[in-house]
Amino acid sequence: MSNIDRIVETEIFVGGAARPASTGATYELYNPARPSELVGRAAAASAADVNAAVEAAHAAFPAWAELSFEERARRLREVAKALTADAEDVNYRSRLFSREHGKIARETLLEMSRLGDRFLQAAAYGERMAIDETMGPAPVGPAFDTIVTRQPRGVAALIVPWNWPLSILGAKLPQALVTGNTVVVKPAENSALAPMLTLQIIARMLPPGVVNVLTGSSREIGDVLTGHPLVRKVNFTGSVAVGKHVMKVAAENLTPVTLELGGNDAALMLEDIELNNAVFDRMYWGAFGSSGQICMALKRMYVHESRYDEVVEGFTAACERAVVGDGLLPETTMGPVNNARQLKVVTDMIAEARAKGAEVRECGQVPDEALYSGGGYFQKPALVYDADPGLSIVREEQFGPCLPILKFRSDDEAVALANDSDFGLCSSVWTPDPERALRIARRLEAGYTYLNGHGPMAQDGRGPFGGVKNSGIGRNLGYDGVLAFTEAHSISGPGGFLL
Ligand code: TXE
Repeated sequence: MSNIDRIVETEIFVGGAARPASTGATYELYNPARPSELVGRAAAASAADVNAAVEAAHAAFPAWAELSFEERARRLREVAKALTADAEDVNYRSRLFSREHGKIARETLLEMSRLGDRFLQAAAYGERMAIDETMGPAPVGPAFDTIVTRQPRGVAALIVPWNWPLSILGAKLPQALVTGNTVVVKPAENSALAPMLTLQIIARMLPPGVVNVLTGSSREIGDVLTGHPLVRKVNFTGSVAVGKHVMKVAAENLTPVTLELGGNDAALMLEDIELNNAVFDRMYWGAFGSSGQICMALKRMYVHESRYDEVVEGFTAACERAVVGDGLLPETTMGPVNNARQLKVVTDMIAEARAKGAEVRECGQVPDEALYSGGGYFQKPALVYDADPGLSIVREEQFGPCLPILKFRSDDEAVALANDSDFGLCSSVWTPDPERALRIARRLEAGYTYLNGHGPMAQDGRGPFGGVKNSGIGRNLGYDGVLAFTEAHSISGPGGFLL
């Protein structure tokens, strides 16, 4: 093991300084590719640490809220620069992230750079808010002078899952900060080391208490945080079950929530779809980027029956090009699944499909068989052809490297099948005809519809992001995602008094 891969120990970050948890407790994180390899230890925060973090954020709030939007935007731009200023450190954190998470190197690097990009985007929205505030409401109605200010809410609790912690934080942290909130961030237990080191870069550049970060068991600290009376906004990304629980706990204090929960995204391949290797590769990354562990991944593929064989052939070939193995190796395109529980969800779905007679093909190349079968959480991309709509691989979110492919006969049927889901996060329509694409997209029950692509690589970060039905409440990203961290405050006087 080289020095760059030494065992890391991270602390919590409260009120401007890193320190151990109040109990001194830590927990261990292991490499999903080699589950006996210890990667590091993270501090296990206690309820007392939650109180300290929330109180630090509360104390820092008035001064931070008082700064102008422009001043906070300026600080966010400085943070964005600092996040990628030290190439060696970026490389170190990316590697660490691959080892604790399983992600391939190109994804960990993307996470590092995307976070900075989102700070820049939020800074621009902050400046837009400053302008909007002085514009007042539309110039109709009685003669009042009215300014609509956007007040920050106060302390925001930001909770992120293990799959893309930094990108997901990029959709809530800079937006919370630019609008004048202070925050307590809680990364997931099993994706904590590189996120903590990255968050500390941010926290150290801002006044003490503006950004606080807690790692540890959600059982110990989750409800204490979301139910804390000084927390004025909860922004959660994670599972449906925990999202519903968080909403109940937050309801005690009428704390507003934004919930970004699971997805079971349908992709509709229309009969006029144009097919070539680049399109098949886009389908592959839409479905199997991050080993399929992405909320907005392509999770149900519906193909017009007249093009089914062609799509299956080309897409299977793209999946066969996958190189499954250690995420640290440059040739790897698919790392392990993040944890044993998630792997079991996926392998159970595949086993159920097989048991019910479906044709299943496990694709991809495995250069290191010993590693693949050595106890790591590996699964090659598995395709279930002509899947029965009742299979759990169709009904449930897989969140891993398996995918059902199904047929449809008409646009109406495709829309009905796509909408026949408890989820409504994203979807996609694949056709060269823009009018037809739009017509169908408007009928899909989803917060985001991609055209001729799917997933993070097809997403415009200026669009608000979130879901309908079980996929959640509210929006992150875009201007809506910034406004969600504020409450409107109207200030009126007689005409001519203010403006
Ligand atoms: O989610 P959890 P996990 C789905 C996906 C995955 C499953 C479980 O199917 O297999 O959810 O993933 C924190 N109060 N998605 O375990 O448990 C927890 O510590 C406050 C889909 O990651 O919901 C972590 O930081 N916080 C989804 C975060 O909540 C609590 C993305 C998410 O944990 C808490 C992630 C509590 N009581 C998972 N309990 C998507 N589609 O984007 C837990 N947490």
